[in-house]
Amino acid sequence: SIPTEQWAQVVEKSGGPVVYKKIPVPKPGPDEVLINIKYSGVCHTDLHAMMGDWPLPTKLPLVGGHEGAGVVVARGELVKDIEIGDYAGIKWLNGSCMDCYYCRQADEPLCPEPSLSGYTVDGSFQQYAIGKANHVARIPKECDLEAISPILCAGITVYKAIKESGVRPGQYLTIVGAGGGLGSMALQYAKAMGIHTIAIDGGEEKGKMCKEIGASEYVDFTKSKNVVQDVKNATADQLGPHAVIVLAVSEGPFQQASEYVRSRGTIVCVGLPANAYLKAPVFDTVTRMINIKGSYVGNRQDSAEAIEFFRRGLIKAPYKTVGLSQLQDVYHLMEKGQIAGRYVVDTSK
Ligand code: 8ID
Ligand code: ZN
Ligand code: ZN
Repeated sequence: SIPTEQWAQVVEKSGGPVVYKKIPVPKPGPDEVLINIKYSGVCHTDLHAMMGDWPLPTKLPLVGGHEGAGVVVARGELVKDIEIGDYAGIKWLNGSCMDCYYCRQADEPLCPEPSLSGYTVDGSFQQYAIGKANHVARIPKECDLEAISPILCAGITVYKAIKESGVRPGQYLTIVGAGGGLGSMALQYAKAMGIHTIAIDGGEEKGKMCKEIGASEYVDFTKSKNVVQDVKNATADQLGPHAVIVLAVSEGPFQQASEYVRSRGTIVCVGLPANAYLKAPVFDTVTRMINIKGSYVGNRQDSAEAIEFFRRGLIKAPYKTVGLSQLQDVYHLMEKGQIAGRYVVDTSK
């Protein structure tokens, strides 16, 4: 039976902190499902949301979280293809109109009227969360809900970004911010696809982790005297990587990428630092034929494919689990860049 009250982490004012308290359990609308969230990954986006970093307002009070994995406990009368007891996940795109130019061609993340979990609607840092039935992630029963939770944003996003980069098996991909949540997933997806990876991040702990999960090379930006040269030297012909995925939460690396990417290479921007701008020399961009583009989560098919990589046992990105009640401590570590991999919260404690 579904309780009427539940534990949640609530952002009551922009800037935080989160407040651990009891709130009512929501009721699903006709086209929605209610998921008993067991575990949720903590994405840097959740911190951006709490801090009001972006030029898009959040709802307030707000329950954050968009990597929530759990069990369907209720569904609206229009929902036919998900059963009570199925595993399902709350991802960033909670819902979209399904009828605009973008939705009609499965570019749902570009829908001008999206509902965003843990941003414009309440997300997965609560024990019971609502998702539009056509957007919730379908999670196979054999998957571990704890380990799969970070796939629901980090995994889907980097899987899509690797595809958008056009990098091919046997080529080189540089991942900037490789020691973080998205970065560690990117290393595993790239490895599964037969792509060489050059990881950039800071510190020995992240370096050790990156090497363990598949990076061919690690460049420590806090120690390197010349990041650009070190990245080029990590490719066999020293021409630099065929593609770069920038996940860092600072502006500098977005500008640096055009210095080491191979001519005709692609820079995919994924990280979303506050108030940041892209800057690249027009001369080099033209004469070296550099592509610079963005990539934003993934559509329903990308989501299913990213989950399938996990189900097949190809993705083992490191995570640590703590209670939902400790979310603010996770944010403190995240602010300082001290998390290697991902944190997952267990909603039962
Ligand atoms: O769809 C999207 N585009 C999308 C989806 C999900 C998340 C975008 N994001 C955004 C988040 O909002 C955030 O801005 O991607 C960014 C990274 O999210 P994350 O992986 O959850 O953050 P993290 O775990 O804190 O990792 C960031 C890493 O960047 C490193 C840090 O050390 C950390 O490991 N880093 C920084 I900050 N500066 C760096 C630099 N100069 C750097 N690494 C290399 N060089
Ligand atoms: Zn996210
Ligand atoms: Zn739409």
